[in-house]
Amino acid sequence: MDKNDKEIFLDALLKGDMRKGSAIAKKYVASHDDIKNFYEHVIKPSLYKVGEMWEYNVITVAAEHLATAVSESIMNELYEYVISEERTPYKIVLGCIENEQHQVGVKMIADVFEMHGWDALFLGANTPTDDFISYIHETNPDLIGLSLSIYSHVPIFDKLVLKVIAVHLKQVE
Ligand code: B12
Repeated sequence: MDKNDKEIFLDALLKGDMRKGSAIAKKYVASHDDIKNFYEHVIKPSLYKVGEMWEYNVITVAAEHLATAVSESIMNELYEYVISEERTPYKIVLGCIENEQHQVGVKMIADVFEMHGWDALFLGANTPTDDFISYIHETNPDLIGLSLSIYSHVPIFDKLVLKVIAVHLKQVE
């Protein structure tokens, strides 16, 4: 991995330079491990840095939104390299709990499951608890992946998990 890629990518995010960001991404499409490295060691630290810059008023909310939008577009561009030809019979439902907007991290996890041949059903940001539960029981996944970044959302997470367990117990009764 080229150590400069992270700096160049961060600069592209802050300038909204899709072409430059995309060019870095294309260096990581040879294998699934390369994509995972790109997610974990280029996009993630760049967005963490963006968060820090926003927290200390070095950049505006607009610049932070731009950086996220560019990151998400680039991940979508990579999707054709994410999909695996070899499929498993497994299925995972993933998403952000109610009120939670931070969806980039859990989308990365969805992509990693896809790379391993799972059907990854990604619900995105802010999924209402009752709808999340209905979807889980409709699709009967092998695994559920929930995401939250904001501490005050923990009670919503607890509520969702407890409801899923309660419905499941009722079904096996
Ligand atoms: C982009 C961003 C936003 C965007 C999100 C848009 C989007 N489409 O996702 C917007 C503008 C909406 C936003 C809003 C807010 N944000 Co914000 N945001 C960020 C920022 C800069 C990047 C988030 C990100 O994508 N990170 C990169 C991903 C890859 O990292 P990740 O989420 O940690 O995911 C990795 C792991 O955690 C893990 N993972 C994540 N989910 C899951 C799920 C499973 C199942 C598994 C196995 C693993 C896993 O795997 C991922 C890959 O390694 C962060 C900075 C940061 N440190 O992350 C702040 C940050 C998270 N935000 C913060 C805050 C405070 C807010 C707001 C409250 C601001 C406000 N006052 O309005 C709101 C809250 C919105 C809400 N209700 O959720 C704080 C949170 C502090 C805290 N924990 O309390 C941060 C840390 C910024 C900061 N330094 O202060 N934000």
